[in-house]
Order: sequence, then structure tokens, then C-alpha cells
Amino acid sequence: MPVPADLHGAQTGNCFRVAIALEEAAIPYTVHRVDLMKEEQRSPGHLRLNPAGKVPVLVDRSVPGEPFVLSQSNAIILWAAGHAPGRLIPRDEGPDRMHVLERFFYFVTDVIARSHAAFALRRADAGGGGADALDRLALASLSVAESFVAAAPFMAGDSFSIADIAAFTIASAYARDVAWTDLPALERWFATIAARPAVRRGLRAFDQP
Ligand SMILES: N[C@@H](CCC(=O)N[C@@H](CS)C(=O)NCC(=O)O)C(=O)O
Repeated sequence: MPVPADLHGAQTGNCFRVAIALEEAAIPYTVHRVDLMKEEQRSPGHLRLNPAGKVPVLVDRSVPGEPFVLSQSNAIILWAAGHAPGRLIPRDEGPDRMHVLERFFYFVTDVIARSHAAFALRRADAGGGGADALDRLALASLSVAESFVAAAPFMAGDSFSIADIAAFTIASAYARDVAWTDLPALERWFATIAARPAVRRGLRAFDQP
């Protein structure tokens, strides 16, 4: 077990997902807040960790030799799952494990990536309707998840998994736009995930002390 890891991040969806994964995996970690408004993500120290100048970044100093650095939220989530056997992904190679990965990547690629692309278009002042269209596509894909949680309590079956972590933060981001009354199973699932103590701790990870 890597103890403890350093998590460099801020109050963003990618960072919250990682913090929730670490909490759910019961991996101890120390938070290093990166002030994005002050461009701390482009400081020389941070660029040494992640030349892309982004958060989150995880540093594991418990491994022999050079610290182990990961700078992609989804890789960090998989790292956390790998250190908590059976908690976030089924242990056995097999259909259940593949199903979790299928649903995890569904939310990462069909919902989160579209939402990020919409954000990037707006920030570049290059929306031109494209950003709204991407948000609509992301929301449509999120709405499909009604069928996932109508069939089972969690996004990929009977157990909480990384698929729930991926779905939860983006559902939170779109909470005001989701047609909750048409999506009762999704609404029930959302309330269940929001009430999990580890999720609540993860959402507070980057609060000011
Ligand atoms: N693909 C990366 C994306 C990282 C990313 O875009 N991070 C944003 C915050 S969620 C960031 O650092 N933005 C600051 C900037 O672009 O200056 C991941 O999943 O970790």
C-alpha cells in the first residue's frame, strides 16, 4: 500500500474524481492545493511534475528510487483501484471487471470528454454554438445512464465502482440541466452516491483549511 501519496489539485471535476477514488480506496494522501487563478499550475515546480501544467497530479514517494508521478486523472483512479483490490473494480479478470471498465470509459469519453471540449471552446471564445451542442450531447449520454441504474443499484451492477465515480462528478456539474423528473433511477442513484462518506470527504479535499 502506498502511504501516503501526495495529491496536487484544485476544486475541479478531475481532481474531485481522484480524491473520491483515493477516499473510497482508503489510501491516505496529503493534499497540495494548486491555485489555478494564480497560475500555480505553470510554476516551475509544478511543471516538473506535469509538463502539461494541469491538475491533478499524484506523487507516490513510497516506492524505491524516484517518486512515482501520475498526471492523468483517469490513470490515478485506476492506480487507486489497483491498490484496493476488489473495492473499485472486481478483482477477477472476467465479464464483471470488463463491465466496470466499459461503463467507466462510457462516462469518461461520452460525457466528461464532451463536457471538457465544450468548456475549452468557451474558454477559447470559439463556441459558435459548438459548445452548446457538445453540452447537449454530453447530457444526452448522461441521460442514457437512467437505463444502467434502473437495472442495478450502481452504474456497473451491484457494487460501487470507478464507473460511479466517473458518473457522479459530471452529473454534479450538470445537475441544474438534468431532467431529473424524467430520470427517477438516476436521481435515486445520485442521492445514494452523494451520501457516501468517502464521496463527501473527497468533495471537501481541496477546501481551504
Ligand atoms: N486529461 C487531464 C486533464 C487535466 C485538466 O484539464 N485539468 C484542468 C483542471 S480540471 C487544469 O489543470 N486546468 C488548468 C489549466 O488548464 O490551466 C486529466 O484527466 O487529468
